[in-house]
Amino acid sequence: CGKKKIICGCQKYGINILDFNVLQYNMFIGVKCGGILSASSGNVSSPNFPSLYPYNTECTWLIVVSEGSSVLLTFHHFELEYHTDCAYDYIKIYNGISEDEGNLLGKFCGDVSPPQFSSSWNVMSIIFHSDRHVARKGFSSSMMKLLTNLDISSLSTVMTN
Ligand SMILES: [Ca+2]
Repeated sequence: CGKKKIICGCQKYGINILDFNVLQYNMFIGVKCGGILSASSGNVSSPNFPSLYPYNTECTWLIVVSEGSSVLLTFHHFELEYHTDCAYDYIKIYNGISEDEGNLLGKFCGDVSPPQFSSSWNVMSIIFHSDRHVARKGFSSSMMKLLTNLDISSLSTVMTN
């Protein structure tokens, strides 16, 4: 893999460079939201949080941690417009990339906070969507990289050395 680790990860998980560019492009037009988060911890929240989120918004966050690790996502606040099927405003959380509905971990709206999620791989995606009526405060969450067996064994190597 080349210098840009993220592109390397994208290729590995079947995100082509065109999608990657679309993701970058979305970060710079209209409402600034979504993007790529590649750190061992960080925060993800809806635009304007804790003020009302904007209408007609779609944000995609791609969270990438080091290979072999997984992502733990914890919600601290959750308040989206409610609908029985979450047809208006929602967030969707995916194992890996968001293009594959088979990777969907859950779709959420209303006032009931989603449970804590951990991904099966080192990539997790979050989509936030709002329609053109009724806005609420939105959500705030934090992510952290989970230590894997590989990390733990390398730690113990360091300690014994
Ligand atoms: Ca709405």
